[in-house]
Amino acid sequence: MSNVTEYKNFINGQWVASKSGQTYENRNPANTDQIIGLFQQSVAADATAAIEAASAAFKKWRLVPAPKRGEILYNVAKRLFDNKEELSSDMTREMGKVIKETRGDVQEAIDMTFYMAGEGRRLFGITTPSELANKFNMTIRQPLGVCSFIAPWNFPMAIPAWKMMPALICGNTIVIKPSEHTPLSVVNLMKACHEEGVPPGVINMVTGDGPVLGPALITDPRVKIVSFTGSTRTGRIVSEACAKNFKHACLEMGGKNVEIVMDDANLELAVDGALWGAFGTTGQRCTATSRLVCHKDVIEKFTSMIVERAKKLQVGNGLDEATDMGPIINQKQLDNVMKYIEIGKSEGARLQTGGERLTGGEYDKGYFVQPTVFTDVTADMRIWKEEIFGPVLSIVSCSSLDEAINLANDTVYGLSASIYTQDVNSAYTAMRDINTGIFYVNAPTIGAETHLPFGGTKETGNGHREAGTAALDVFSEWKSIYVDFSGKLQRAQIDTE
Ligand code: UN1
Repeated sequence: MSNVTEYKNFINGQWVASKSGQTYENRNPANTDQIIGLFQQSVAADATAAIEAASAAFKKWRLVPAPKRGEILYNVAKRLFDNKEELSSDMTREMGKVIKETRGDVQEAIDMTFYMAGEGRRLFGITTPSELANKFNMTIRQPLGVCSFIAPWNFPMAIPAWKMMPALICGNTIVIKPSEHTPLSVVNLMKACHEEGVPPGVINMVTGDGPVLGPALITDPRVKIVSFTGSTRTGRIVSEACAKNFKHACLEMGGKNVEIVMDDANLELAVDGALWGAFGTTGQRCTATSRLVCHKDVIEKFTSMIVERAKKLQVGNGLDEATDMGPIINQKQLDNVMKYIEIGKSEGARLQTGGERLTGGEYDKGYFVQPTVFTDVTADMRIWKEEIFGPVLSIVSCSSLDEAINLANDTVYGLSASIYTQDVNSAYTAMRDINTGIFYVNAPTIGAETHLPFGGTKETGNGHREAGTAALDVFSEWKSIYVDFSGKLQRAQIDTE
């Protein structure tokens, strides 16, 4: 135990222990013998101290010119870029996904940070004519104040950066609670921000459990907005708690994303896309492909191609460059995935490959499961309807584009969808008629870039988007300003002659 590092909370520019005096162990999901570190088991009073610091720091930070805030973010991005390899291997150790993907995760944080650094010199509002003479109209974005962030474990650095960077460039201050399973990546992000000059109190972090810290982070009157990524069930609780005091809530929740493969699709490409979409990040993305609608004329061929490829995927420790798919994050999620595999079997779906927990040797130390493909799935099955968040793909047959679109839309979620076809008319029809926030043509359901809005319709979100300039709308409020230099009273809508 002696060489296990203890990581502290970050409050008001200081690394401090929790008032609870307690820590918890975080272990590597690929090898639970390895302890990543000891992290603070924080209590509500820690969250309150962090909110206090953020609230005090807001008074100055909101007045720092946005281009100056951007310069700091630019340096943070550069620092992340310089340390990318180390940050990625820390992330693979704590989260499990393969090193190629954790490099992508860190890169996504870098992209978002550079992007928002640039926004420091834009943050455009509008100037527009007045209906009255000698009057000037314009809009500016004003920050909200303290933002609470409740972050997930599947993108340990990218998603915290999606939330933090737009909030900071707009002039807000923040308190973040990383997932209890992936706090190290947020510790690393805090360190980079602090050492590159983000002032004390502007960013704060408390580690620990959601049920303990959530209420304080949501209900404190100084918190103006809560940004949450996680399950629809928890998102509903966050939303209801925010509604009481009209706090803004930005919610990014579940998905049940579909890839459509039409009879004219390039099947090799469609298989590549489905494998990456379904088994990348071990299926633990909100955007993961968990449903596949395949045209009946090619379903047999497509199924045999994907099953053959799925069988060849190397499952193991993500630090090994040869590994294709890492472990599931923890025992609870593994149990959940195994439960859904059993449900699929008992509902009468045909298990084409996978379906087992991997055991023996190194596998016994982690939470490994085989890439799993079900066929003969029907739209009333739970494996077709419910979010699994694991490497389980369900394939359904269709006989027309219309039917494929109806199946795609037959879900409570609306995050991402994709179509593989060579027909431009089919592509555009699906693009228009599938009700999701993200849509891909001849590409998998995963792979969003940071300068486009990210989020979903229906029970995936509550109308907001992360990333892109849409994120600025979440973390600022418009102020419309009218300057009258006529020297007399001019009444809008009345004195317009
Ligand atoms: C998520 O699905 O949980 O689009 C986030 C992607 C990544 C982000 C995914 N850029 O797959």
